[in-house]
Amino acid sequence: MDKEQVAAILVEIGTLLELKGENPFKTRAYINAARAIESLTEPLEHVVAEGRLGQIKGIGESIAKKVTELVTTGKLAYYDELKSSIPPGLVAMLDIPGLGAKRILTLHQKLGIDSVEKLEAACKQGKVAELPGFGEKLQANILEGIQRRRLYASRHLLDKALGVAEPILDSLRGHPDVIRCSIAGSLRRWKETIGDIDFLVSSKKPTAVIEFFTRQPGILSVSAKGETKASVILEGGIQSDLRVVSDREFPFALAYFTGSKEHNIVMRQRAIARGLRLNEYGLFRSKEETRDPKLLVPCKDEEEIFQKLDLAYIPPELREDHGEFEAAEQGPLPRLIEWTDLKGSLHNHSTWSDGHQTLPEIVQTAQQYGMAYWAVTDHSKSSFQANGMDAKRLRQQIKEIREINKRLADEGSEFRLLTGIEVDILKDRLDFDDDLLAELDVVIASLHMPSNDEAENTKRLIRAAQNRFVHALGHITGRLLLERDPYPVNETAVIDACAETGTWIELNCHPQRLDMDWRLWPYAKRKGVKCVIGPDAHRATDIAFLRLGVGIARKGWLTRDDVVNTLPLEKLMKELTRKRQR
Ligand code: DGT
Ligand code: CA
Ligand code: CA
Ligand code: ZN
Repeated sequence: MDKEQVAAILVEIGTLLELKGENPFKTRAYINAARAIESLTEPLEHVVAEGRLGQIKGIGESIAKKVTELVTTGKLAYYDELKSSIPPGLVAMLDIPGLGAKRILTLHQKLGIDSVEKLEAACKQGKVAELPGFGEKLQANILEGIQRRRLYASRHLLDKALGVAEPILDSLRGHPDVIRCSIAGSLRRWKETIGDIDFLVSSKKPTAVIEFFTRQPGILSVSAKGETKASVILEGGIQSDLRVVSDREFPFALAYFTGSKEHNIVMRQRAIARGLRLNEYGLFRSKEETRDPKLLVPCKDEEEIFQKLDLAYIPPELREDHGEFEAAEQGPLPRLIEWTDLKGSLHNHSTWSDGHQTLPEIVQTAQQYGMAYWAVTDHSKSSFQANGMDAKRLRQQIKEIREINKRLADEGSEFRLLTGIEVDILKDRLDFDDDLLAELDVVIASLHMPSNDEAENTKRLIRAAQNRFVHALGHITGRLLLERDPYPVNETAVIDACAETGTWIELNCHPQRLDMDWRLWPYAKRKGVKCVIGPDAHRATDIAFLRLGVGIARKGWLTRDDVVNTLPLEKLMKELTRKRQR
């Protein structure tokens, strides 16, 4: 860890302590220590190794110990504990203009505000203005800050970023001076949210390519334009960088700018361990940092770079330093699921609840997309805001589905609608009795009205999993990306319960959900829990969400065999009876 990183952590500790209401003296000590470390003129590792930290003015004994831990282990237990002891909502409020740690602490203590959402509500109710030292003007500023922050949020949904990036990539690909081109960065890794979009091109005429790029439709403004780089603002306020390199450099630049940073660090270390140097310009036979072409180990593509570092090819989705190196040392990685593997969907809505398409319309679009089946899982009665169905309407819907299926069979079509429900998980039971659930092909159980208590939510989900008529748990954390945090829930306990009961877990691929999170799938997979990718479709075009779901499933290391809706209809129907027969 370098001195900038150490200093940044010390400053953060100071702020966090302030948020906790610690005495200002203690807070200052961390800020002072950060300054002292930033202005060091020799490498921090040397100072630490020689035990000279304590001699530096501004660094006391206790901070010196912490810095030593950080520099030698890359971690700091005290910092991790401190972070987890503070509601993340308080930290998020620091981004709002006009709010420092002191004011946030007041808001927390006086009004119980621990999230930006609660702060916004309190401002709208005029409660913030009444606090001592706040007033109407500050309240208005805070509210405006929150709204602007949302509008120009520094991160963007994957779906939105793909939507603006792919046409530009296509356009670049068609330019005569472009040799190779790719999206890089978090978008190529299919992260659920994207900071900025990175494009990489190889060309012999970089200026021509840059000219072309900056004149693409959908570019709001050009923030920088150089000989080999350009930065622009795209539709929706998304920042985007283009880099142009020589074709020889392309594989190295692509690997570097795809990241993640954490993944790159390990790649670099592997190179060093083999007497080589890896950077964005190449892989070099050198013990020092270099970009000397005479020392280059040529690689025609990324695959060869991995090979030279004794690794099987690692797909971009897995480059997060989450176990990909251990796996790629052993041999080829598992063949990840692909979008064409999906045969249908088990979580969808229609005009019977809050969807926008009638059943016949759904049949038409699903068939157009080459699907073999489509389950209709509308909301149950407790979701009255979503026009949830009671038992009577559900039975009518089942009847309509049977009629449609009969017509399809008569026409010789193999496509089928499946009957189903997205049943609400209530406080102590499901929204429908077992005998009604037993009539349905597909039962997804979702927690739409969670409590604030982790144990309570976990218990409700586990109880739903224990019901033998429930096939899958829907969107188990309830998060809405960039809008609403997950409700508190012990995901691993829920996964364990699903493993025990043979319940599937949904990967809800609505762009704002992508829930369950990709980070948890490897654990679920180890436990033998199957995934079902559900678009939660409310209109025809939502079928496209399945592609996002597959990207996230890949990021979670899932193969075709791990995902239930890759099965053809007949096999799926068999799987749907398995739990009920237990
Ligand atoms: P984002 O844009 O925040 O969603 O995430 P990324 O991963 O796209 O990050 P970005 O755009 O800042 O940089 C693109 C890639 O470039 C990143 O994934 C890894 C590489 N990179 C950037 N800065 C560094 C660095 O300081 N060290 C290393 N090792 N790699 C870096
Ligand atoms: Ca990026
Ligand atoms: Ca970038
Ligand atoms: Zn739902």
